[in-house]
Parts: sequence; structure tokens; C-alpha cells
Amino acid sequence: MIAPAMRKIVHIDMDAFYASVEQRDNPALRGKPIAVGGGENRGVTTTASYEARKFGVRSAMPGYMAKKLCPQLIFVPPRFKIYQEISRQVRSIFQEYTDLIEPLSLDEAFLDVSNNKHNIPYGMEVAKQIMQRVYAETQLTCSAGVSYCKFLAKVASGFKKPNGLTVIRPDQAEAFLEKLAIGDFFGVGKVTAAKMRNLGIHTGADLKQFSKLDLARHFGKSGRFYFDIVRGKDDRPVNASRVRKSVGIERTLEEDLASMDDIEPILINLIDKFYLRLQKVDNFGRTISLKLKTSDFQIINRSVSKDYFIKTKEEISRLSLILLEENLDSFDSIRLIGLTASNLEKEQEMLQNQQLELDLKELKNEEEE
Ligand code: TTP
Ligand code: MG
Repeated sequence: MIAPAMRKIVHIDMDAFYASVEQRDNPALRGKPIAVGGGENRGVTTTASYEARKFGVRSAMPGYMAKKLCPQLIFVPPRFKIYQEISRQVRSIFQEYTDLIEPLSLDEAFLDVSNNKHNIPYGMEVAKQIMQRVYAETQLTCSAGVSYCKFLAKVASGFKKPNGLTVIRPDQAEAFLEKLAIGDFFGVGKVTAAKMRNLGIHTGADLKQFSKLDLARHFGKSGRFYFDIVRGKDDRPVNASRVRKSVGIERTLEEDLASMDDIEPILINLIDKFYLRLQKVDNFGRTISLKLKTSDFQIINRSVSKDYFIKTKEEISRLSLILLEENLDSFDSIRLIGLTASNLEKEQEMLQNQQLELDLKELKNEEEE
């Protein structure tokens, strides 16, 4: 058997992203400790410039606390539109090298450059070029990590911030992971890290002492993941299509049904559940589709699209019932019925917006307080 070729994964993370953008666009802020966020009295810091970090100012820190740590701190309101624009700009640089891009937020992404568009043999070379291109086009720096898996690439990018490039080769992985502090393991949250320290796990080497069974006992399913990553085993693919394309629900009927009278109550019930789903994921579509599977296993898919997002239950009900009525002649009886929303609101920019929404919500909460 031929072993699969080693993957080349790059993780890129912008340096002090929002703060760097503000310093770039306002020379008066350069070299100064700044915090981007709601301000001194209200609001939290989204991020701080490196000058401010020297004083201990951190992301998610309340403004008054940041000011206490660093009295000369300058508060700057965020400009999310600009950050989003830069994020897009940076992403199009990535796209010149690969289509396998998995954004984690506005300012970071995984890239699988194993088969990159320029046939560059080394991941490090791709990362170097991307860093240069990002700087040339945005006057902002980023840091990059290169390795054979996502976990190590992510950890590597944080290793020499700012403007740093770190490569972890397979033969270096073990030593690197053994020395790594548990708080720096990507995927180990604050709570888990604290729990691990209580168990005497402070570094990768400590973590390695635990059996898979023990880790599963203490940390459930994640235990197995920790067992693997500390051994440098991470096969997760770079997932370029994590963005949801549709939200759907379907139900197989207990018995095959034929008439509007019989199907309608089932559909109405399904609409209730469907609407709850849409609300829960807070993602509505411009298209509603009705799926019917006939008793002889033919699939009938019918949809209706609007030029706006269909957000009320009344409209979803009305459209679904019309779709059913219009298609009653297309089957003798059905065994399954389903509803799907597509052309989703969040489809295009979902990942980018996640960060944005968090930020906006944070600020709004602060304003409401
Ligand atoms: P990060 O990449 O975590 O931080 P950073 O880019 O500011 O700094 P670093 O050089 O260490 O990478 O987050 C990216 C942006 O996301 C950050 O500039 C602001 C925003 N953000 C928040 O709004 N809230 C938060 O709690 C964090 C961590 C980040
Ligand atoms: Mg960053």
C-alpha cells in the first residue's frame, strides 16, 4: 500500500487585527497603546495593540479594567465594515494559492496547500509568499503556521507572533507537543485546561501519560481527541464548505397518504417544526422547497423563491401549502414529506459574520447595561 502523501496545511492569523487596522488608518495611533472596543466606561475591549498588551490589556476585558492597567490607553471604536472588507481582500490572496480555505473568523483561516495552484513544493514557501502579499496589499502583518495537520499549523501560527512564520515538521512534532503548555493546545478550552492542571497535566508530556481510557473517563468524547492530538495525530480535513447551504426537515409517514385532507395536517405539523428549526439556527432562506417521496420512491422537489428572505411562519405555511396543492396530481400517494429553506441569509458571509455578530452583540449588551 502506498502511504498517502503528507498534507501541507497553513494557518494564517492576522496580528492584533482590529487594532492594527486602526493604527494603519490613523497615524496618530501608531506606536501607542490602543484598545478597540466600547470605551473606558462601557464596553469591552475586542482587541488591543501590542503596545497595550505589554500592560496586560487583553481581548474581552472591560474598558475600565484596561484603563486601570494602562492609564494612557486610547480607546478606538470598531469599524466592522472595514475589517470585513480586509478579510475579503486577504481571502482573495489565499484563493490565488488554493480553494481549500476554511475561515475560522474574520482574521484567521486554514489553507490546504498540498496541491496549490502554483505547484510550490513547500508549505513554508507558500506561507512566506502569502505573508508578503498580505503585507503588500493591506499594509498589515499576519503570522503563519505550517505543518502536516490543522492542529499543529494552528499552534504554530501563534508561536512567533507578530509577523512570524513557524514550521513544524513531522519529526519535530513530538518534541514540540511535549513541551507545549496545556493552555496553548488548540481545542482545549479554559475550563478543560483548568481541569487538566488539577489532574497534574501542565504540558503535552504530562498529557501523554494518560491512557485513552482515562482521558475518555475524565473528558468524555473529547478525551480521545486529546489523546490523539498530543501524539500529533489529526486527520481533520480543511473544510472549505462548512457554510450551511440549506436548512431542512423531513418525515417518513406511518402510512402512505394520497389526499390533501390527509396530507395537510401532517404538513402543517411539519411547518411548525421547520419554523422552529429556522428560528433556532436564525437563518432564513429566499427559497422554500417541498420534497415528496412517492410510494414508488420517486422524488418530487418543488420550490418557490422570493427576492427577500421568507421569515414569517404565515408565509412559509402559505407557500408550502400552495406547493403541495399544485402537485397533488403528480403522485398517487406519498410516503415521505419534507421542507427545505435555501438561498440562506447567512450562506455567503456566515463565517465572516459570526465574528461580527459576536462583536456587535457584545457592544449592544454593553450599551444596554
Ligand atoms: P485574535 O486573532 O484572537 O486576536 P488578534 O488578531 O487581535 O491578535 P493576535 O495577534 O493575538 O492574533 O482575534 C481576531 C480579532 O477578533 C481581534 O482583532 C478582535 C476580534 N476579537 C473579539 O472581538 N473578541 C475577542 O474576544 C477576541 C479574542 C477577538
Ligand atoms: Mg489574530
